[in-house]
Amino acid sequence: MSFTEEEVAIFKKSLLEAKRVLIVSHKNPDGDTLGAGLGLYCLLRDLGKPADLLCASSIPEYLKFLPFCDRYKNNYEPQNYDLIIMVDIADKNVSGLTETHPMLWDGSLKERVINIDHHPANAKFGFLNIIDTGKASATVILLELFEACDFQVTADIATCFLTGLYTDTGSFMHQNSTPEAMKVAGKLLRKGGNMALITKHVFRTTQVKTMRLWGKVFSRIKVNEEGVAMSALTESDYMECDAKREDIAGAVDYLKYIPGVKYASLLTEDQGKVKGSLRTIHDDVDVQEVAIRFGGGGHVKAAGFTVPGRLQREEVWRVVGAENT
Ligand SMILES: [Mn+2]
Repeated sequence: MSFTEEEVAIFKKSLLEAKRVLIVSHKNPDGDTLGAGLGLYCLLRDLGKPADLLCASSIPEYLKFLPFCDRYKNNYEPQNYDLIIMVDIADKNVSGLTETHPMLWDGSLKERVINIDHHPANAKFGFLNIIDTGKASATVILLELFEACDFQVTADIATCFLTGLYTDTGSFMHQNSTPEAMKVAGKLLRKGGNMALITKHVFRTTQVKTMRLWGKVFSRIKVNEEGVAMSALTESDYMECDAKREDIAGAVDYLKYIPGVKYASLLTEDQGKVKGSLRTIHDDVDVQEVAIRFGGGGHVKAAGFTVPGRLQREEVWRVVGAENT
């Protein structure tokens, strides 16, 4: 369990007694922060509680199937709410709300904030902090909380929570797809979670522009003698494909799985800078170390750097004489 009986009692009482609830998701939202926020929103609707949804960024196309996601706005005033629930937010920086909503972070509203998260470095900014780093997604914690409170998990709520679990486990491909995570997925399916809908939108809906951009990345892959798979994208590639930077997310992960490759490196131009994304699947390779050499950072298996400059294509040609053919 992610929480004590006392914490459940406080959570339940806070929701039932609240007059207006503000739900907060993090910037550049993913399936977990939106699934958690919207699952809560559905519950509060069912309980007849007025609630609003706050997020600094717009909702990505692939998550627009989530119920009520069009209700997210970036300009609610937190002081007008007697309960604020933040989901999947480790600290103020990932919220994207430090400048627009400083009152959320200066401690003045702390006694109204419930913080539900599964990130290791959570800043515990609420009066109630339910943090469990052992859970695959924030929505798993919320499901447990709903059950402990005897709140009804409808089919809509199940779809929202399943989306969080599905996306945070990389469609059940990451290491956090534990027996427990699969058990929770089964439970959500039984409650009416719509897996086919999630799969279709999250995984099987790729725009032509994205495919063209990925095609450029894949057609340029070179594996050097050190076993590094490299590819690159220039500003003009994005323009030719009518694509945005966000359309390339995930492509580098295909490179790291190439048999025999130590790690993958994708270089992309971005307004006078070059960004490097480094990924590996190997336990004995540390891409963070490589990123640090270029002034970047990250994690052992996923890291990145940004350097000023642009990309220049370099091809090596060799003349082969008749005797070699
Ligand atoms: Mn998450």
